[in-house]
Amino acid sequence: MKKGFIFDLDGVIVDTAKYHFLAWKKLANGLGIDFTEEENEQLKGVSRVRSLQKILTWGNKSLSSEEFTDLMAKKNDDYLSYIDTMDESEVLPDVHKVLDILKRHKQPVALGSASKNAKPILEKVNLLQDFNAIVDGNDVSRAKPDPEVFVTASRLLGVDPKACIVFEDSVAGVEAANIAGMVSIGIGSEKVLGHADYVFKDFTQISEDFLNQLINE
Ligand code: G16
Ligand code: MG
Repeated sequence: MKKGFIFDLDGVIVDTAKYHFLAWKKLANGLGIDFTEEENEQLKGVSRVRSLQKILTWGNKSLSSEEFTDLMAKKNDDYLSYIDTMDESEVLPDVHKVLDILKRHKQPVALGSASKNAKPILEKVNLLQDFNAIVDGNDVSRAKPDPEVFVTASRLLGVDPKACIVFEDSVAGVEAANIAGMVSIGIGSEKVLGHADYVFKDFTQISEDFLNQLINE
């Protein structure tokens, strides 16, 4: 059966969580709310709107809808100033290796990200041309763990969802892949991503043999 490989962006291809952290911390602190690395972890894979809602809940603050919109825009401007400095060196270890193997085996490859900044980031790190389809936060209305982003990617690739393999670093993203009936590969810690079909610390742990097995099974 024809397979399709879908990659999450933040935490899988590049580590932008550190930039989200700086931008959210500035915003939270400006509102008198403390913001820790642990809290930032909980925002991985979570949409921008939902992230701000969570921060406000943690800080026991409420905002008018104008203030909310205004702060969302400020956070994004701040975040964009960080990603503006990105280049190829920020691509995580062995991502190129895995993409090259899949290309050599003529496997269709898609991006499935919650980020509305996915395309500019891929452009910055010079990977835009490596994806046959890109689905990001601008294309979907339901956030992970809803499988919409991955199901849309499978449709664009012309591959049955059940024949797709998803690489994800977030709890909600692995859940979304599982709900879609896709093979879920967690990238990160076994403790956090135990609900994935497979978990690897990072792409350096993924061999060509393993990818061949996924292609042929
Ligand atoms: C990413 C990040 C989240 C971020 C979300 C929206 O998702 O993991 O932390 O809040 O995108 O990003 P933006 O503010 O750029 O639209 P993913 O799915 O690529 O891991
Ligand atoms: Mg992610």
